[in-house]
Amino acid sequence: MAATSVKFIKGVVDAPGLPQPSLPTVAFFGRSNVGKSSVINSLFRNKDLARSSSQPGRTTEVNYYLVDGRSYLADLPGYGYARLSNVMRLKIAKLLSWYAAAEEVDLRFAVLIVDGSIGAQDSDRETFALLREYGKNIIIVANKVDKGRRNDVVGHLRAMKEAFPDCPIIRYSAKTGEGRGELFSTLWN
Ligand SMILES: Nc1nc2c(ncn2[C@@H]2O[C@H](COP(=O)(O)OP(=O)(O)O)[C@@H](O)[C@H]2O)c(=O)[nH]1
Ligand SMILES: [Mg+2]
Repeated sequence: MAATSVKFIKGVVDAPGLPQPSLPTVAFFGRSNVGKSSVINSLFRNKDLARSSSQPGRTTEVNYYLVDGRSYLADLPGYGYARLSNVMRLKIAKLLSWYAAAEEVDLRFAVLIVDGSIGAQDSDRETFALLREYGKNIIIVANKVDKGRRNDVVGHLRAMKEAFPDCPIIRYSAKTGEGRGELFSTLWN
């Protein structure tokens, strides 16, 4: 696996704000606290990479990173956070809808991170339906499989196969590194 350089570029909220030139893009979706930052950091073995996305004001933007100078990683705002105001919730939902539909984005993969220790939530199924509606190439990452009872995790994974048909589901742990090689080579082979 080649060494990679990853550099934060900007936060994006609309089509005019998209970075130029247009490059192949891998986008990460997931509920708030599902471990999206941890997964991105584990992929690049860089604990500070996704930190900018948790800074105030950055949580309702699509955070763009340049990977090896030839593709983009897009980190979408986490959805489903219970204590968020309705205004913020709506802002995030609108941003996700815009991004899923944006024809200006050369989206190669939409990575949907779900919690493998608790299973898919309604908000995950809604996001999956949104990405399907626009024909995106979806990869499910079942994160936190190190957590919880082993049999429960197996059950959640089985249910995900039905909830998210016809797309790869990768068992993952940002903590132990399980699934890292498989996901990395799928996205940046
Ligand atoms: N056990 C376990 N905990 C994880 C894993 N990934 C993330 N976490 C924890 O889940 C919490 C949320 O992680 P974070 O990456 O900030 O989530 P984000 O809000 O989706 O970006 C943190 O306490 C992480 O340490 C994992 O694979 N296993
Ligand atoms: Mg985060």
